[in-house]
Amino acid sequence: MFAIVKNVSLVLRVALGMLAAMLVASCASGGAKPAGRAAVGAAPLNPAPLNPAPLNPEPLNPAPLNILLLYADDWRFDTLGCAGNPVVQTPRLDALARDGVRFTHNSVTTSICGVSRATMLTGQWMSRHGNRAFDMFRTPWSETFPAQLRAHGYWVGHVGKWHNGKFPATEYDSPASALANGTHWITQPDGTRIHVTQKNERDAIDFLRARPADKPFCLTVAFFATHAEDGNKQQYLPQPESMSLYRDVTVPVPATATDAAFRALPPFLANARNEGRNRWTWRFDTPERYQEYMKNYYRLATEVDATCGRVLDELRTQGVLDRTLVIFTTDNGYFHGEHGLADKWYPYEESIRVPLIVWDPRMPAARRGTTDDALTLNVDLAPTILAAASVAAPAGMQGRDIAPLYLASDPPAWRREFLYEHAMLTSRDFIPASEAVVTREWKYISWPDWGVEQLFDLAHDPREEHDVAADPANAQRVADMRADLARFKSQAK
Ligand SMILES: [Ca+2]
Repeated sequence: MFAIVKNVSLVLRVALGMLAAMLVASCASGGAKPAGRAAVGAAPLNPAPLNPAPLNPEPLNPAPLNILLLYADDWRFDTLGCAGNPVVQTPRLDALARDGVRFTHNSVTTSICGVSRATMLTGQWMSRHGNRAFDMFRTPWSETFPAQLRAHGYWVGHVGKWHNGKFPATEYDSPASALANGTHWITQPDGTRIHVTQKNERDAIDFLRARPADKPFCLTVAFFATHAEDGNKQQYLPQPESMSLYRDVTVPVPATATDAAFRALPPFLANARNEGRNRWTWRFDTPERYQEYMKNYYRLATEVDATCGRVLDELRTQGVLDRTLVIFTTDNGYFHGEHGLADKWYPYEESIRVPLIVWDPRMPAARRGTTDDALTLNVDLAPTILAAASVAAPAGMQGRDIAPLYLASDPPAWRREFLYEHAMLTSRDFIPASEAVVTREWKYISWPDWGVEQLFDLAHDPREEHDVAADPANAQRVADMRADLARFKSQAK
């Protein structure tokens, strides 16, 4: 009986959503001007064409824009065709980058789901928002970007993964679309199974079709993919239709996915008690397993890419894409066997660098399709979103609006270094705490639980194979960056 009621409710919701979409398409919405080329009626859910139509290149009136934040999980900076990955197919995100701008050196300030998401919401470093793992942060909810937008008249939704304590359902206009579970397949109330990425897509489109026509909207689509299913030996479980992808390719093995590179790590990492090594044995400990697991990881990524495309298609169909700021990014990077490791947490490049693609209707034509190597951070997302909505950032936000980097004819001076921080989890053997100061050329890392420092010459050693902290020639640099770390930590509180 319960299942039947739920089904009727679902049918009603879908029907209402389609009705709303038709009204939206015929009236225009979200304060948006009508887009003449938009199709009228409900958007199709079938796959998008391989060569999607270019987004409207015409400059439009500025804020307030609608906001679409496409937020994937455990997906690093080069898991994109447009970033040079020779295997993974991401045609829709590549197209978004072709019409927008891709930030090639975007990083997270803490490389783990819950902390990075707290930073995304608050625009604050961990030192200030106070969540060191998976809890709700201590910053008042009213100072987050969703709360600020809602207070300024936005219709605000969150779809998918939530990893900061209990989902604050009353703070969103999408109270039922957050997901707390960490599985790729979900059993629905009627007993059928749905892939989490399909559910993310359905919930996102439902939100977009059911939203009121007279308000701007902000939607975060927080995918679970490409995160591993921690308790499942298979780890990555794509949709059956994706299994033909990558069948006949060989995924290149990273240059530092070697035993020698693993042994070159500090001793407290180069052992089986370290969780990064433990997970490596789950996924990458034989060449065959490496191929199988990486291909399934890439299949999950391609599924997310397709869903991103269909959500963008929905906005185009509704005629509001040219009034919407679109951001694609992820919560942390990922070791694909580099240094003999799997997963994230540590301050090495594969773990901290994540994609950032921005499509902004205000963007001048000359900037479209370009890349930018400014040191942008996840802490910048909230201020960027609020600025696009013409909402002043709360005083406690620490990031910076990145839009002037692609809007201004003379882009502003930008940060040249940043603080990375990560708490110890469980024990200093399992996941030790780490801190770092990162510049374009150098990275200084401190492992405070172990009293160990590292220094890498990123300009000449981008794979971080040679720790040069003990080289007397670098003594002054180490001392300077150690002092920078102390100063940045103090400022971040
Ligand atoms: Ca993550």
